[in-house]
Amino acid sequence: MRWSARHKISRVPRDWNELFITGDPAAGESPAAAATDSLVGAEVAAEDPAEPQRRRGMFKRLRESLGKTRQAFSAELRSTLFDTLDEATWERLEELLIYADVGARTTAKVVGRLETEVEEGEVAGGDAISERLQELLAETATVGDGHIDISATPTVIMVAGVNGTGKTTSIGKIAWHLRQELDRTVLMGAADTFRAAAGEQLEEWARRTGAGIVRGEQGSDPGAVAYDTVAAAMSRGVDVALVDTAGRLHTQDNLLEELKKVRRVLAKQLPGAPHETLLVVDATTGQNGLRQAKLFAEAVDVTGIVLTKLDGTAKGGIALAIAEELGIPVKLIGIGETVEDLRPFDAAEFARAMIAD
Ligand SMILES: Nc1nc2c(ncn2[C@@H]2O[C@H](COP(=O)(O)OP(=O)(O)OP(=O)(O)O)[C@@H](O)[C@H]2O)c(=O)[nH]1
Ligand SMILES: [Mg+2]
Repeated sequence: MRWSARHKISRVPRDWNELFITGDPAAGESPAAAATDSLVGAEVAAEDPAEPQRRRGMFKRLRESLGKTRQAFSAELRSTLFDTLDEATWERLEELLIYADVGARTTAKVVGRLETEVEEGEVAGGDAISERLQELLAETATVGDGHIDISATPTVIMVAGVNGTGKTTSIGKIAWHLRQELDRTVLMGAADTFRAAAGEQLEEWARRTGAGIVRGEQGSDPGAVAYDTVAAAMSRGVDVALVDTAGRLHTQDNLLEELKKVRRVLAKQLPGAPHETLLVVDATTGQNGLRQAKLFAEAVDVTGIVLTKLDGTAKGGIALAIAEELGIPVKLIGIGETVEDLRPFDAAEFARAMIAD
């Protein structure tokens, strides 16, 4: 099977080139061979003298952005928590994880496993315990395939989420990376027709990134904008269409009905579309964001989460819980306002940035 074959051999995407499956380099080769090639490519890139430094810079930025979470969560863990190992240690670890919004289910699973391994003598010493904790958290947070397949032309990506979570800016940033790093053509569809400013904001991103845009009148049918976006993407041979949707309508029910309709329009017009449905969740809303995500996931078959504003919260542990709670991979995280601050989610790196010294 195409996906599992790729998944087994391709690592967790660490940058934008690894995030997107393009299908280009190995025309005529099997997907497995193509994935192996991209792995080989990544190893070659890792030998580039500038690459480790770039990665260190990226990691430093992540660590700084997670400052609030690090402070709240791991100061104690890094200093004294594992000095004595008894019942109270594991209880306190659970408290710290839950406070950082790692979530009850993930916390119970990870702490239970860690405790067993320590008791059985498989892990000894404070540093080893901390490292094992990072590994277990990363494992639990890695669900499904974290890649985004853009091998179809056009690939249609629908973006949903409640108001203010960061949908429009995330579309702008995704477009920027697709243009700059993958040299793809992009068309944006402003299917948020509810607010006048929404189309203007997207238009600004289209200008900045050199993407095209399809807009409708304020209050016009978002389904019609979705239809026009796909029609234009097909006729112009555009690589990726990014469809922005409203975050607020008169009621939540209206919102979900509208999203379902947009999705139906996309699917009807182009078989396979939307190829990806990204749900944008604001990390600062914590467990409430998770509840919203469940509603959206039921309505529109979400394939990936974009978790934004991790820089503004002490509850960054949500990034490690969301996959386990929803069964949907976190594909991108937002750790600030710049285009570089939206990045593929690497759970191992994230756990290290949150916990390690
Ligand atoms: N600090 C920080 N701010 C972010 C991040 N992602 C988005 N934002 C900011 O969040 C605000 C809302 O972003 P929008 O993209 O307009 O959100 P939206 O979901 O499109 O909002 P509506 O269209 O009103 O539903 C903007 O000021 C963004 O710059 C992030 O990762 N970190
Ligand atoms: Mg918006």
